[in-house]
Amino acid sequence: MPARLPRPRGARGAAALLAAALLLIAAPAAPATPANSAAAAAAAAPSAVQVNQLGYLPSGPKRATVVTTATTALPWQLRNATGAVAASGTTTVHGADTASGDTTHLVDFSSYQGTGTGYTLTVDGRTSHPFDIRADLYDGLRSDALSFFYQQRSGIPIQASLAGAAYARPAGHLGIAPNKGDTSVPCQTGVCDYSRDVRGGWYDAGDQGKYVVNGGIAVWQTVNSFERAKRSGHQAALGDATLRVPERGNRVPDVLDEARWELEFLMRMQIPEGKPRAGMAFHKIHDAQWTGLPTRPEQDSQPRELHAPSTAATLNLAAVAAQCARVFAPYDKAFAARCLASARRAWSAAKADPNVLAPDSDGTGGGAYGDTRVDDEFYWAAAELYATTGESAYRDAVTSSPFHTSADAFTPLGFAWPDTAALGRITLATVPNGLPADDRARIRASVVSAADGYLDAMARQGYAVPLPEDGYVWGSNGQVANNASVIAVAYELTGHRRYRDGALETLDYLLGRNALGQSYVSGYGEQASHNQHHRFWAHQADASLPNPPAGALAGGPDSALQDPVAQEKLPGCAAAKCYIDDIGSYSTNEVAINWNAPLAWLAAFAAERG
Ligand code: 9MR
Ligand code: 9MR
Repeated sequence: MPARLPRPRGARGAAALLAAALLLIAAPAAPATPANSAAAAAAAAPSAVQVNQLGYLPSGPKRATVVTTATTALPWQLRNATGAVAASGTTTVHGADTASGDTTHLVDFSSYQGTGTGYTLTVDGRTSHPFDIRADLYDGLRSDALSFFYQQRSGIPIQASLAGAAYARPAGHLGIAPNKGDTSVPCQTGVCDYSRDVRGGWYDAGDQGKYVVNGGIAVWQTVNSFERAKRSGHQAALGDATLRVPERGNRVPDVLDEARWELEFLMRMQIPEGKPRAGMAFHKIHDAQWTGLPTRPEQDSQPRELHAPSTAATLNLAAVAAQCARVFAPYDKAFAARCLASARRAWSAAKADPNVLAPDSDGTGGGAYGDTRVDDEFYWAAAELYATTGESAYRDAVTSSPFHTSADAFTPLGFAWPDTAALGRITLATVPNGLPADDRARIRASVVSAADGYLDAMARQGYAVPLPEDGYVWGSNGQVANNASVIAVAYELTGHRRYRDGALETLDYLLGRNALGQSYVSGYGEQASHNQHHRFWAHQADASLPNPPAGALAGGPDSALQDPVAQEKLPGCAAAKCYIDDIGSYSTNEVAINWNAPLAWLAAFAAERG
């Protein structure tokens, strides 16, 4: 796998595992004398019963993880809100879980189909957080996870009527003092001699930069969520007047209205005709220097700058503008045509300049989003252009790409902003196209085989995480959600229940069934992240500001400890526990559009009924 995402530090990770193993060995194997039998029982009692703190679907898998050193099965009871036992059984011993250093048992109460709120699970005297079992469990998260995008919008006031009074704010970056952007933004010195209007779009994360590569994957997943829902007959749930967006009632599905806010920005980042490198996209636009926390968007006084165009950004634009042309066509023909023209121009420009790489070093005032390999972006863009147009030039670009046949299109860690070949595969597997039937069958099989790999990883691990044991990178929760979406696509392709179950079970991990008992989604669960790194939702830094709104996903454990807070507070952590709900820990606790996009995708999948 190309080392494009930060890798866990092997040495430190290994040390933590060794320490955990020594602790296990050191745990006294108490002889059963009367004097210490009570102590032995106490030692064997579980230290935690980790559940999805939101709950479970009546028709879905229902599993929990028990942390215990007991070596034999333990009885469990599921109790309803009145305390009556609704179901009972015994655990399955799982044993050592490498990534967390925990020893675990599995509780499986999937066969229980009752519904209600206030259920708890008790194992050997230890009781879980309360949770619901209900069919509409994910309806709220489906819209909250998308409201995140509205609230990250640049260049438009955030309305109290849509976001709630605490989250209302004036428009950011419309050229009104103290803002110095984004209506007429110059390039960095030496990059260009003109200014561009690059207003709009979504702020990337806790910072207010806007990056074409990360905007690309996030908007693709948002539009793809609608395209997938439409194939399954459930698009109405994302349709017009379903979400809290200002465009409600315009006869365009709300999720597409949200995506368009970003697509319009991405097209503004394309270099106009008549200028050097016309058709390419600037890599990014952000503050000249890092702003501090908190900084409200409308109070950012840093100069904003366009950074040099890159082939990767240009191909992100080509891919999502081609997808836009296909998916928007039934709702807005003119916009779809504008997207297609932009996509074609971007593709030609990338072909003309195929190796303009964004450097990792360009990280002052904004993230670098460096990418040293762009043949995966070429494949993704070609696949989108081919699925939309059916033209032979794009087909040839698809079939001659190394990613059309190589096993690397899907990796154990999963696709991500620098690794986009899988997106092309998913489109070719699911959108009708003119590839020969056997080639399409092979592409579909590659998606299913990737999903099988993720299910294997889940089965191997105590907390059913679809990641390799060394996969706790910056944004690991985004990787979890991305891999879950591949499992969900395998369900669509095969109809096999194990894929639906697998995709749903990953939500258990994100919502509390993990080594920290942490729901990584704000507003969902008894122990939910609420101090994510953000310059406006910065309550922890300034009590007059709000905490993140419900539905914002934290980046998650990052075993490489890449910020000062993580380095100070988490030394020696087991990989799956390298997380802290502190506003300063941007490497474990930021929010980002490319993490919330797969969360919203997954919530929409999970919310579908029947
Ligand atoms: O706050 C920044 C966060 O949004 C980024 O994700 C992160 C990595 O690019 O950087 C943070 O900014 C810090 C910078 O990298 C180093 N100096 C301190 C900055 C403020 O926290
Ligand atoms: O998600 C990005 C991750 O893969 C990188 O390792 C990390 C450091 O370069 O940057 C992450 O992206 C951040 C970006 O650089 C700035 N905005 C916030 C993003 C999420 O933390």
